[in-house]
Amino acid sequence: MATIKERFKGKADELSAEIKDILKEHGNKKIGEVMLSQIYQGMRGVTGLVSETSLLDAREGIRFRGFSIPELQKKLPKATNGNEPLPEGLFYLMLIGELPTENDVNDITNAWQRRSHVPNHVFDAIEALPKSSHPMTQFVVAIMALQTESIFVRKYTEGLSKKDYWDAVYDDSMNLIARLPRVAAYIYRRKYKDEKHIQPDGLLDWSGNFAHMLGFEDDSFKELMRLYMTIHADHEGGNVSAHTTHLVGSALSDPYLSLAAGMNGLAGPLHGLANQEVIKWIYEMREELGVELPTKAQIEKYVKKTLKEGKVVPGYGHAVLRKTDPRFSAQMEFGKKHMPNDPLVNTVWRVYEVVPGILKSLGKVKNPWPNVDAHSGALLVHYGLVEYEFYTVLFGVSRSLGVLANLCWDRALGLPIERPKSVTTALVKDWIEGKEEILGD
Ligand code: CMX
Repeated sequence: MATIKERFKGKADELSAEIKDILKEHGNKKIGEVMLSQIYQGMRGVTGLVSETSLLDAREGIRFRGFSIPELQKKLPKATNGNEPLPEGLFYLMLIGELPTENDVNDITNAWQRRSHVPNHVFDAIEALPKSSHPMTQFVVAIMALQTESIFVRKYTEGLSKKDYWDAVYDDSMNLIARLPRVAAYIYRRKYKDEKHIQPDGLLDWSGNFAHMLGFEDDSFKELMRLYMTIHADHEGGNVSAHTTHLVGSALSDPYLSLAAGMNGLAGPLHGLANQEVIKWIYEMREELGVELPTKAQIEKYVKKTLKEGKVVPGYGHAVLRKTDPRFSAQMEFGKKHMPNDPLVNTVWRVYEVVPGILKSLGKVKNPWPNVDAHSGALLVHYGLVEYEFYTVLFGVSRSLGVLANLCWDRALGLPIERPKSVTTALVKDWIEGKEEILGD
């Protein structure tokens, strides 16, 4: 029976050969044209990347290797007595392209347990930062400190053949994913729980053990972590964290350097940090109004005030999606099942009834619907994980699954260094006047 690594290599060889044939026959076909406005507006709608692990449809939302979130909830293996998918299974699906068996998932759980040792100097690096540092700063510093362990760097320095890059990147990726929950839990307990750290439990799955190290033993919190780690893992290739990890990796920077770069992007308020901003925004609204569960009229007034102050409504809008994010809906379902009367969760649902109408009325917001970040914080608060500055770290631990599966594919397919062409506005003006051409290379 082939190992997961061997199975991955087999799949990668197959796809490499296919891509070679596709490019030979169709390489000159045009996928689309780029408008001048697009190069000034974040390349929205420009197809310029390949990512095998998931595909985002503007109306349907994300599909991982063709499977929607509700399908994954049915088809991926679960923990004993659990109902939510194990993210180990999603990682297998993203990496291999096929649904895993229970055994495949157990193999990954065991591999991540085996690979999870974090060297002491990583904790020392975290300790060197003031406790007041944002958890994402501590997280990125820890990932950088872990880079001493990179197998890719060691082998590349010794002289690694191009055809073997994927092998070292695979091992680095597996080690990194295995170690992140320990690092993240250490940051949480250091900053918020008087440095009372909790040792890992070698018998638990990746998310269950993460919940345990954070200090949450409730079975339904462990279920939430499994769902959370699954739905935040990947959102095709163009989002900031995925694209950055891929871009930095394309310079043959190792997976530690690449993931740290991606995590710096995730820490921006328009991307992953929006999950903390949502809860902060709701808390500020509740404080100003002096009520636990504001009425729709009160929410409407507060949303309008937010907009008038020139701020965005956090958790709403998306660069690609044009409907309610299925990741929002999956969390809403979890809330209805586990905490239907929670006032904060009910506030999120009431905000959902109010905000889309207001954003639509502005006429400029392309997607007035909630994204993944609109819901996640309220579920965490319900279980007592109230320290909202930590939320983006949870997102980051999950996102590592998608971006690192992608990095393995990047190296296995031999994708080159990324280097799009840029222009100056002076050149654009000359081009408009017909004095210059804008060439593709
Ligand atoms: N509140 C208020 N205004 C919004 C808005 C929101 N939630 N979403 C978009 N707009 C505004 C934009 O700021 C822009 O205004 P200007 O033209 O004045 O600059 C206009 O509507 C058009 O923007 P868009 O094309 O609809 O959206 P973009 O693709 O440029 O940006 C996103 C997408 C997510 C950055 C934006 O919707 C936003 O800022 N949302 C709030 C932050 C957020 O929730 N981010 C998390 C996204 C999910 C994730 O990555 O984790």
